[in-house]
Amino acid sequence: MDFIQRKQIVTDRYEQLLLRVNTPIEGNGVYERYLNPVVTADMVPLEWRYDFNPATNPNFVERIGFNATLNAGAIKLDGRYLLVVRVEGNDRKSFFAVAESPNGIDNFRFWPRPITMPDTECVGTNVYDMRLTKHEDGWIYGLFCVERHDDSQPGDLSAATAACGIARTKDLVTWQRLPDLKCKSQQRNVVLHPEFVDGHYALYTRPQDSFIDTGKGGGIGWTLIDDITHAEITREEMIIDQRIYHTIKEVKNGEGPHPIKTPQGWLHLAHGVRNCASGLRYVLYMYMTALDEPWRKIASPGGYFMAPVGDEYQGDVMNVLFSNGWITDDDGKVYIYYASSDTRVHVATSTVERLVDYCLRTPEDGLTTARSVETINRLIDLNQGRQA
Ligand code: BGC
Ligand code: BMA
Repeated sequence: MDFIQRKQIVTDRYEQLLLRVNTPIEGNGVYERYLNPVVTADMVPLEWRYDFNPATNPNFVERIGFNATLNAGAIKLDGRYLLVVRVEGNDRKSFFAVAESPNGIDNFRFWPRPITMPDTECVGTNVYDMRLTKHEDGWIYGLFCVERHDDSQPGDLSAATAACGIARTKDLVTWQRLPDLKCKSQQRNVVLHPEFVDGHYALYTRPQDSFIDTGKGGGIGWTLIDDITHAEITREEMIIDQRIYHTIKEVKNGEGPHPIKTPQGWLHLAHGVRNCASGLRYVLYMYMTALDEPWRKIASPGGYFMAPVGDEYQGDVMNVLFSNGWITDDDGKVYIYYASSDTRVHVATSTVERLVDYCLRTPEDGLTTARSVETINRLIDLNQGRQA
């Protein structure tokens, strides 16, 4: 096949993919999944992948390959639904790129170029999983993980460190990089709270003793920061949502996107991890904290909110759902962006009202089989009483 023919086929297929219409799937009533993922590696612009010059690319072959699009931060700006997607090349380096949709559920199209994120003096090897926060100080912040080799272990090529990178922008195009968060522990899941608390910036953290193992790190932390332009954890990281034995968050947990403010409290989405014979299993769960004290838990619905189903199990890192982005519309509709198996981004939709109802009326995890059965029996009793 010649250059012209192949270019035509590739371009047509690409446009069809981008114009594909998405439709909701009726589920458990709490949220709706959608038929198609919203961003996949096939949607990475052709100009980033192909050399369009017939003289240097006579067979119109792909020059730069992309492995995955995953873990996207999300924000609505001027009526546009924007994702800051973690795009991962075949070379295992990931970077950030903005994909825009007119409605939040389909027709996502990448902006012409990936984000050029300035480095600090200490260059990061890889960056990923940005949480976007439109802060009341007027900036849009992106907090993300910066990974580097751990040079204190020269013999171990896989030894790494995870730090929290911080950058801010007004338009998602030009970014001002601030110094990485200074702290004692490793940090991969740091999220900026959207409001000042007692005049301070507030962070959700996830202290870990090492790159993979949480060690003594007990769960999702909370701390106040004096200066975001030289962010340093000097106060205690109070654990606000603990890891617990034999739950979906036994091994690790981490805050997802920043919480949504509702009249009943802050609505949180997080990921929980447990270990099993096939490796780590990542699921999504929710909790709520008090409006005036965002660190005080007021609701903890038991079990997972979303876990992989069907094709979502398959991918680069199997059995993983991960979310670091959601958007709330003025009418209360919520777009939850989640990635499956570190491979592609999906959307699920709900409303603030349904998510609050889920958090406040789902029974808590009783932490033993006996309590779980009691909880089920209580519901059966109520239902039978009503039906009698
Ligand atoms: C990967 C991340 C992963 C982390 C911990 C990193 O090298 O890029 O996706 O979460 O390791 O396993
Ligand atoms: C984590 C995250 C994600 C990823 C997940 C599963 O540690 O930070 O980047 O989705 O592992 O591989």
